[in-house]
Amino acid sequence: MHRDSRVDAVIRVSDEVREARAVVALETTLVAHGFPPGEGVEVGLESERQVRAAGAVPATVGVLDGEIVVGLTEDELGRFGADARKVGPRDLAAAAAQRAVGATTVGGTLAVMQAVGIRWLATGGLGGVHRGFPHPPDVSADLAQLARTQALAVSAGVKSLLDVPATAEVLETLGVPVLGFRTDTLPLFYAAAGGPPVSARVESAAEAAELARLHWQLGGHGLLLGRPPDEPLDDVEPLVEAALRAARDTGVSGQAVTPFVLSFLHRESGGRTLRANRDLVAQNARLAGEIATAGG
Ligand code: PSU
Ligand code: MN
Repeated sequence: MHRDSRVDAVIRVSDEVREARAVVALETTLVAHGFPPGEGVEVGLESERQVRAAGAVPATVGVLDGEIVVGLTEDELGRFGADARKVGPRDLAAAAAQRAVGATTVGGTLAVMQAVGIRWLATGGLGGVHRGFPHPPDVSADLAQLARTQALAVSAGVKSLLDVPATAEVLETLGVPVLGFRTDTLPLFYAAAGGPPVSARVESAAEAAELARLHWQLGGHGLLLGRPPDEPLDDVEPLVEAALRAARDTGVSGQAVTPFVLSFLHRESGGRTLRANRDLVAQNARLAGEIATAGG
């Protein structure tokens, strides 16, 4: 990987990541805030194993002890519990300066990738436009950061607790290609079908890598690749609505909404959404590893 020496003072890249040919960045918000305490770390470690199984090197990103770390060790990853700060693109400097444990979102992770030149990322589901816009407007910084980072994010589409059609429109406005992995519609996180159309369908990891490279040669920036979950859940929508009502009724807003809704779903579904979420994160990490291996 190539990198800019100006960032050396703030960003620590592990030796393994520095020397690797194919690297996949992994975020830590889902580790700290997407799963019950303890389980998130297991999900993160499993993602790293999946990336390695595909022949690439994982670079899990987070803020620790005043540094932005690219390639956390297992012990370091263990410090990303529920009390970690959620760190989007605008929060990186503050988290480092204030020596917080900072769990980077997709957007925060993309900003670090931009600084060090990593091209591939895996997550569960991208953030997006929250439902009920504009009362009040809540649009994930994942979108704007993806629009200015030359990277491809593999996800099970956009989290279905959001307004997915509105998110797809914003991605179009921002010029972000929305690719479907062997699908014509954007996956809905837990559900595979019923989403808005993608802008192009790809059939293989190599095709995704090639298309991304071409997009970057043309001066384009981020791309989203939606991979449908292998074992989709198609009956979660009523629970999502209940979760969003509960969030509203208890005054949960802003950054806290996504973690609140995910934990509500994990609890009220008797663990079904938790298993589905864990599995789809691992599947996305595997595919991102295959793309990185094919695309370098
Ligand atoms: N995927 C998951 N679980 C998560 C997330 C993604 O399976 O918790 C996180 C990502 O870090 C993403 C964030 O950036 O949710 C979006 O949060 P917000 O809507 O507040 O921007
Ligand atoms: Mn938000």
